Amino acid sequence: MNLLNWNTLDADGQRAALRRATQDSAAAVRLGVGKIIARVRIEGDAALRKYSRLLDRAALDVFAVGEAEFAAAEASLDPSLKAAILDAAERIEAFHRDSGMREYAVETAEGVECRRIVRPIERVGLYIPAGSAPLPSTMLMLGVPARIAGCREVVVCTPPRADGTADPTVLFAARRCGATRVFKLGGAQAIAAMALGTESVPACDKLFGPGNAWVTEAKRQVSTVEGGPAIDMPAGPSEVLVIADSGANPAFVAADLLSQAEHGPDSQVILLSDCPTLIARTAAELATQLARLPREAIAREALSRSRLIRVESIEQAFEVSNRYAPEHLILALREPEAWLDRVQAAGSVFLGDYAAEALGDYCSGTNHVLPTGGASRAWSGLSVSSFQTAISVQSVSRAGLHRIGPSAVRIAEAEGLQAHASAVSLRIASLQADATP
Ligand code: HSO
Ligand code: ZN
Repeated sequence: MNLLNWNTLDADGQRAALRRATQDSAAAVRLGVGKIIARVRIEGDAALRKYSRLLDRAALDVFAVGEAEFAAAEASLDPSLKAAILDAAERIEAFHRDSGMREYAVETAEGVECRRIVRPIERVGLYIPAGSAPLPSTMLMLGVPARIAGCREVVVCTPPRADGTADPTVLFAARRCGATRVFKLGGAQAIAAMALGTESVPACDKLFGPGNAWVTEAKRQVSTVEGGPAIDMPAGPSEVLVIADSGANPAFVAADLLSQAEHGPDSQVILLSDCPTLIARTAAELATQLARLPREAIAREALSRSRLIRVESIEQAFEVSNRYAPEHLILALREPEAWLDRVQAAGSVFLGDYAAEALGDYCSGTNHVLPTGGASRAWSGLSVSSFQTAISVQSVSRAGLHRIGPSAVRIAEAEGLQAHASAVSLRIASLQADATP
């Protein structure tokens, strides 16, 4: 853990304090992913079989999950877990219902009506990782908004386990979201399949979901293929930044920092406080709570690069936080609501002592697929709008043409685009000819 004092750092020190580990994929990953994509393009399902055997140690002939496996998955789950998943899904649905794009219309001039109409993206591909922890919660975070948007096909890929089955909680959650098809496919080969299409996996228009370095690199590469799918957002390691005042509870703060740290050794956790006692107590709590965690080794490594930073005031904490632009921002402050206006860049904000970040990860209702790596300066978390496109529509009457045509002609001439000018002036002339007796 690094204890720092913001005001004693020079500009370089401050930059270093907020630096994230570089996320450029290693050359080996770039090359390996490129090869997998090329193979899947040429050999389709045969390449998927080969890579599943090689990388996931699963010998599968059929990747699609069938009715019997869905039923077995549901029967195998503890009823309290099923109830919790359904409970979370309901709240996620409630919060996301209004998160789509709005259709609207404006008469911008007499006889000129401009509209926005909204369509669901037809076929979306959701990747649900299983790696060190299978994430049914991610299935809900992707599947619920896709369903609200009304996407015609919701394709899911999730890695097979060694026995050839998929994680039952992910299957149960997929069912709850109305996923159309679930394939037991993981890694870069799953992304390649959903991007390019194979005999069994349909090509999708947009790919969503987190994953390891191979998955992330594969998403990046397929999104640059001509005619390839769009992708949701640049994904990186999880992050949390906590701003705590002297009244904050050090045990709560430490627990929140650890809940991000346990995601992966490259997770980023930062505490900003104007109170040295709170910082010292949180550091002590971190040591105690860390020792009790099953994923202690992972969290310890993440914590070794974490920073506990003393700032001179809570105002300054917000300046630092906005500069860092965290994925998650916890305001462990006495009047958190009053400080909300200061938040300029963050994926998701947690107000007060009781809004644990883990609640947002699972079941408060907000989405947990959020911009990382400073992307929250310009990107937003997932919502129904991520699964939609907006189409603009205009209708122009004769009166409308008369009213706005001359501006178009004048600007077209200034741009030296005579065909543009003519497309309008011809029509204006035809109106004038009609009007001549
Ligand atoms: N905190 C993660 C999401 C997650 N947590 C899933 C638990 N399960 C996103 O940054
Ligand atoms: Zn989490």
